[in-house]
Parts: sequence; C-alpha cells; structure tokens
Amino acid sequence: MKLIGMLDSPYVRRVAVSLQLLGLRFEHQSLSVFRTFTEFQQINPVVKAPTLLCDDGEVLMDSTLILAYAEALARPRTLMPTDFRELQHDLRLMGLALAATEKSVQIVYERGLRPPEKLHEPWVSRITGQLLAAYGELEQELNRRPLAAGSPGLRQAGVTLGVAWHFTQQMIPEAVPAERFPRLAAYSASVEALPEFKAAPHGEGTYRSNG
Ligand SMILES: N[C@@H](CCC(=O)N[C@@H](CS)C(=O)NCC(=O)O)C(=O)O
Repeated sequence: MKLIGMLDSPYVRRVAVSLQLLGLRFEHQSLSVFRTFTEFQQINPVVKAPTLLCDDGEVLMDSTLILAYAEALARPRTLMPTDFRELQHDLRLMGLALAATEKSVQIVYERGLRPPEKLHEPWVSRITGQLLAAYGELEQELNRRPLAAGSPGLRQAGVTLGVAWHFTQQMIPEAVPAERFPRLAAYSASVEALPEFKAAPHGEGTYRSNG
C-alpha cells in the first residue's frame, strides 16, 4: 500500500507513524495538496492528504478511517486499548488532539492562504481560543494520568497527541507558548525521540522503511 501526502501534514504523519507501530509495510509518496495539485488529483480527485492507495487500487482518505483500516489489517496488533474504560479515556484524548490539530491547520491556512486584507480577526481569535482550550484540557489530562510514551506501549492517543503538539510548535509556536504546557512539551520530546517518529519527521521528506 502507498501513503500519499506530505509529512508536514499532521494527518499524514500520524498515519505514517502508526503504520510503523502496527508493523505494516508501506511506501510513501510526498505529494503536496497545493504545489502538486494536478498530480495528486490523478490519484485522488478530492485531493485530500492523507490518501491511502490500497494494494488492490482502492483509494481511502481521512486519517482516522485509514487508521481503522490499518488496525484491521494489523490484527491482533493494535494501538487501541481493549479495556472499555481505557478506550473511553483514549478516545477523549484523541478527540482533543484532533481538535487541536484541526484548529492549528485552520490557523496555518488562514495565515498562509488568505490575503492579509481578507483576514477575519474574530475568526482567528475564535479558533486560537479553541486551540488553547484543547491543549489546556490535554495538559490537565496528562497531569491527572500519565500516558505511555515508549514503544511498545505507545497507543494511538499518544501518537495523535505527539504529532499534534509537534505540528503546532513547528508551525505556529507563538499561538501556543510551550512553557504554559510543560507536560505536553515533555511528552512530545519523548515520542519524537522514538525511531518511528524519527523515520517520518515533520517536513518535506519521504518515509523510507529500514527493514
Ligand atoms: N479529517 C481529515 C483532515 C485531512 C486534511 O484536512 N488534510 C489537509 C492537509 S493537512 C488537506 O488535505 N488539505 C487540502 C484540502 O483540504 O483541500 C483527516 O483526518 O485526514
């Protein structure tokens, strides 16, 4: 199978890291939804990153749906808790981390794609407030209950949280001052040191399997 999209997308990156942790082999093609729109369109007319080209040619999109497919392929290996209460808690963390990801991407698009005279400041304030609220909740959650940061042991909640925080800090650090979120910053530093994160670094590069 082939993962399409750039690793500067937190959605692409969470899939690239997760596929490795699940022990699934994949190729990666670092296509941009902006600079290589037409090439991307030929694979997926909707031009969404991540796109997953399955071995039989079927095209999937949306990181969470791709990960549902990957989890089914990898069984019995999983990044999701089997215990119901732990699952509930991990889903809360993932919801918060995905909201933080979405708000970060919205701010990046707002700044990068919209001409400055068309910026709508009330909208930027609203999404920045939502972003800070999501990270505030996550900081409290990590304070209340530690989250596994090593592999094995790392779960999807940790991957999604780690990727979200790193993306925000790479792209819009002034919107979310790291010193206000020490637990998130420490968690991110731990997971970024793992081989699966290092093999798929945020940016323009291409993931290459070592095995
Ligand atoms: N909910 C989707 C969001 C994916 C998404 O919005 N990706 C961005 C790149 S970070 C994209 O495809 N942008 C181009 C567009 O939406 O037109 C997911 O989890 O995969």
